[in-house]
Amino acid sequence: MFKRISTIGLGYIGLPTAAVFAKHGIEVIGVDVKQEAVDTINRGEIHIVEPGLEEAVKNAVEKGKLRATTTPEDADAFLIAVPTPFKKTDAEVPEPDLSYIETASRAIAPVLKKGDLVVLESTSPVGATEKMAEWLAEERPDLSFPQAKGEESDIRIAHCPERVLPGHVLEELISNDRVIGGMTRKCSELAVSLYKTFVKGECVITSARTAEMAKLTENSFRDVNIAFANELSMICDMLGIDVWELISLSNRHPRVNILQPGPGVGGHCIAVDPWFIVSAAPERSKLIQMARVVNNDKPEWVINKVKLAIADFLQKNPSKTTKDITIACYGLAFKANVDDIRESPALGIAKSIMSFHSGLTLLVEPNMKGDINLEAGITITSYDLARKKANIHLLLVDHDEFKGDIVLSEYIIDTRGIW
Ligand code: SAJ
Repeated sequence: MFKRISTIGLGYIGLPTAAVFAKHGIEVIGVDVKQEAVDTINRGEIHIVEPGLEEAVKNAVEKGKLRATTTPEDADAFLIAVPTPFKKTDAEVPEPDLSYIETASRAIAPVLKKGDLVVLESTSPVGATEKMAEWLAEERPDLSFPQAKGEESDIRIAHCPERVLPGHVLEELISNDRVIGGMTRKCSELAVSLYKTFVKGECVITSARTAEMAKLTENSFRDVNIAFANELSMICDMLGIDVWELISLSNRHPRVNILQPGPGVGGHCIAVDPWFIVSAAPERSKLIQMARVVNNDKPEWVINKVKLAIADFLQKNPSKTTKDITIACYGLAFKANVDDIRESPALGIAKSIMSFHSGLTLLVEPNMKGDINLEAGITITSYDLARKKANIHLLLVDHDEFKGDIVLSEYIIDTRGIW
């Protein structure tokens, strides 16, 4: 039924999805606004880091099953996987920015034909799929859409949120259950038949709005749980209790499953998506909002710990000044074993230390190759050198590399509980 599909947005979700469809014999046209990404993919290479992806893309391109372009082309199904950030304003509750979805919808509208399926995969606020349908209808008054014609519509529309974990995308794309929220029953059924091409998990049908809320709920659940762990970590610090031991003891209860504290919550999903719920119902989402505040405030608490360690060091070493103190920050990525520094609390903390600390600050990030410059003035030091040289050791990310020869020192601030 689906001979040719098109993925709009060739990033962390769109590109792996395109590669997996191509691997299952479907011709895939990948569309992206970035010419450089398009050229890279057409050479059989990739512009993002994800285990197994390079090989999957190379195979798909070599077999002629995957081709990238900046201009949408005719296809039987379109999967929109573009970013949904929030608007950069000073508002207390950030507003979702749907401009990428709008641009993508208007761009594919001219090539739509009767019988086509359009799926929104981007994590979206409730109502975004209906908005997408309106933008498409505005561009194509000659076609009918579910909001006007229901089951008789020419175009089928569904929301099927991506739920894959960065670092495990290729396995999770296949094994995870999918929530499929069609604007009508037939829309859902058509979307299920598309995903069943490769999904081994169950494809569960619901409404578009419920599917949107389900995705936001999953990430908010995780955010609230991590905020609880972060709050516990600060309480335990005051009470002289090891929070990791505490959580592991509590988790032995059959109905308790607390996540792990850290230096804050990063990445482009969990730190963003809860705001989509809060902005839709600010008065009724006090807990979700408070979790964001707790997690956003955690880096400041960590920075304060560093300041206290500096003060203590100076008190015990009266002949030294702050200039003599070397601080090492271990890990810059937003989580373990990835190289992604987007919205990384670790990077934010490291930069803040560099801005106030007059001595040397060493940054260790084993997932960034060589001695590359992240930004002007930021260079990477090796783990061994930092371990030997630093007076104060701040562990920010639980990368595997830090778990072998651990740091032993009087001045350790371990935000992940691995030392
Ligand atoms: N973190 C903690 N403690 C924990 C777990 C995570 O502090 O116990 C921190 C991490 O260090 C990181 C942040 O939370 O800074 C987010 O990491 P993550 O591994 O929880 O999640 P992401 O952002 O990589 O991916 C999430 C996943 N959502 C859920 O697990 C509910 C993924 O399945 C989604 O597809 C993805 O968001 C997304 O795209 O929305």
